[in-house]
Amino acid sequence: MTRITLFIVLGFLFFACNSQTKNKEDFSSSSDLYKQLKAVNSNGVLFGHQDDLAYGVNWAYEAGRSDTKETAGDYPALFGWELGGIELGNQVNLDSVPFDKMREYVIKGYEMGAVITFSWHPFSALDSTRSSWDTDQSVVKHIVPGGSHHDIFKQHLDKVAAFFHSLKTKDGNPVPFIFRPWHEMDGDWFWWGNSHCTSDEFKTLFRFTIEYLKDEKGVDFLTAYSPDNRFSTEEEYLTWYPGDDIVEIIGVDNYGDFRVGSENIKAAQKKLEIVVKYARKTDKVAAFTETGLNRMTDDRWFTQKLGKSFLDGDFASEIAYVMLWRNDDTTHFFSSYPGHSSAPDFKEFTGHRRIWLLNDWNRFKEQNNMTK
Ligand code: BMA
Repeated sequence: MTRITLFIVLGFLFFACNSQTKNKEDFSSSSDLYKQLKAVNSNGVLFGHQDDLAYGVNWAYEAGRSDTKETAGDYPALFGWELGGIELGNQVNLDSVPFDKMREYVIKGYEMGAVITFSWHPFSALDSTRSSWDTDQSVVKHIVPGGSHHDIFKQHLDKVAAFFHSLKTKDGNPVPFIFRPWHEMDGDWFWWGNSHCTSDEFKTLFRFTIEYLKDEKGVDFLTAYSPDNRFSTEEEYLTWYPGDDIVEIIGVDNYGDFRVGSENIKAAQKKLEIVVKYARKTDKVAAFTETGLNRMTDDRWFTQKLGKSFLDGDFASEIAYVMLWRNDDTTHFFSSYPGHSSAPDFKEFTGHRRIWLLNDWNRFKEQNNMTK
């Protein structure tokens, strides 16, 4: 080979490798989502709602319906969905949402421009009759690598991966999404909670889950870390943190500080600030990943409590989104719905220029030349 040919070949290889790396970046749907969420910064806060398109108070599975839209005038900018039951091969999730319908709603929501996020409350790999809330056994140490039920747990993850892989648009493009497993680990109500495993066991479980889904199964997503509200310093917040290399969304769930009777909005704001400051420091996205008030017993909750916890703060308003839990029926609902006495306040809250429903979010992306 002459020297010139060698240069040409090396040059070609150099460009080929480079463009391959670049293409991978460019075509990763989750990296686009990440860029969009990073851009939100202090411009606004996306409003999200769990199961919003599937059902609400007094209705279920009626195309186009949404408690958020029917109360506030527009769909949420973020939709949350729940995977519990998928690991057993069930056709419906633990809240009776058929996975086939969920897939349709996820794809539709994405095509409308909304952000998609998944929670997962799996049954135990030690005993499939035991739910996430059944804390009798030490599940975590038995399902991590080396544990007696690790292989069964991997089969559970295979089912999760298969569902994730099925989330594709008509053109075959994967739907980008956020995955938020093993949340509220600082509480003790789930089998992965604070008093049921050590923080090292927890971190191993978290890391294995993400690495297995991404590296072994080739699923592309953003990962959220979301303790509940039992922390008051950054150090406490990070007790179970699996590492900057596998987390993109720095989150918090918080119902406790908003509960009528024992509410502490200042404390909630302080926790959001811890989250935002850590996200700033690590160049990640901060989010208020779950909240709400069951039965919405305070008619001014949205503007006077929820809004005050982040809109008024110095840093807290840098969260990219806030997601309200599901509206199941008149005994179990965490947001508002048409005709409820909190509806006017909900409309006022969602009408705030920095609270974004779907159209606001789509407008922002358009103005910033971002893909839908
Ligand atoms: C809980 C409740 C349950 C539900 C579970 C998983 O907070 O809403 O009714 O089964 O979440 O979605």
